[in-house]
Parts: sequence; structure tokens; C-alpha cells
Amino acid sequence: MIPPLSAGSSRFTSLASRLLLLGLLSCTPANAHDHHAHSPALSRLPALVPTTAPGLPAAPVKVLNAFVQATPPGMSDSSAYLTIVNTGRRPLKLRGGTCPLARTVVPMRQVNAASGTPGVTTTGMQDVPFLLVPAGGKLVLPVGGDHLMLSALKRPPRAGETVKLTLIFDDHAPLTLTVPVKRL
Ligand SMILES: [Cu+2]
Repeated sequence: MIPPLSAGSSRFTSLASRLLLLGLLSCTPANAHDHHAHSPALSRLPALVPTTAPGLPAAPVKVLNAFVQATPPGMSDSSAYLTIVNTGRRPLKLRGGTCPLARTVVPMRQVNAASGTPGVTTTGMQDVPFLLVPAGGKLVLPVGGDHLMLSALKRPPRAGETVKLTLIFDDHAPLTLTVPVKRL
């Protein structure tokens, strides 16, 4: 979801955790040789971007109805929506992804919370370490629900184009898709 612009809405992501995520996710394989420069505190954290070492099995998934939301100029974030079917016998953890248009691609949950005004709930989103694709089941990331957040866009995704979207699962090779950009 694009973050709502109204002041009354709330995002549940703490600035600190987002900054930490940004820092970790910027450790792409291209600068992996810089890892020794990380502080000890940082290097103890679990890696969010698995290595792309050869030998990792392909994720046993089918991806359906994937698309990235088109955004007007000036927006800093967009979202990817898709359904992931796990054809394997073990649950899969979707850790996030990469996209050339965005600095980070992280899994987010849509959450509703009491606003303080009786009868009114606010909608927000919260980044989570992973979203689970149940064994033999599916993870649905629908418009208005859980999603992959494309943050710090380098440019807006434009309706009609296609973009590369790489999904990152635990214990499996990254899966790169070519997905359409659609206006909601
Ligand atoms: Cu989001």
C-alpha cells in the first residue's frame, strides 16, 4: 500500500527499525566485499539478503497475478501484490526482495488498530521479518492487504511497463520475475 497521506493515519514502523533495514538491505552482493567493515553489532544480526551461492535449490513456488502498483511522480513508495503458491512440503519464508526501481523491498503486514475515537479504526502497516508461505498452500498479497513494500523509489513505476522483481526466500535461490506495472 502507498502510505496514506492524511495526518490521522499511522504507520507502525519505527524509524529506527526502518533505518536498520535500509542499512542491511543495502548490502547487495555487489558490495559484499565490504562486509568486514560492518560493526560487530550489525554482523550479529541475521542476514536479510541471503547469499546467492550456487547450489541453493529453486524455491518450489508458482507466482500468480503479480504486479507492481503504478505511482504518480513524487511518491516515495509503491507496493507489489501477488499470490505465491508453495508446491513444496515445507513452509517457505518470504524475506523480501529486490527491484531495480526501489532501494528496499520488504514484507509488510496490513494492520488495523483502534484510533482512540470510538468506532474508528486506523489502518497502517508494519514491516515484518518475513511472510510465511504455508507448505502446500499459498500466501496471498492482495490490494489493501499484506504486501511487499517498494520503498525509496528511484523513479515511479509507470503503468504499462514491466519491472524485474526478485523474491528472496530462506534457503532457496532468489526468484526473479518480470511483472507488469498497473494503476489501481
Ligand atoms: Cu507498506
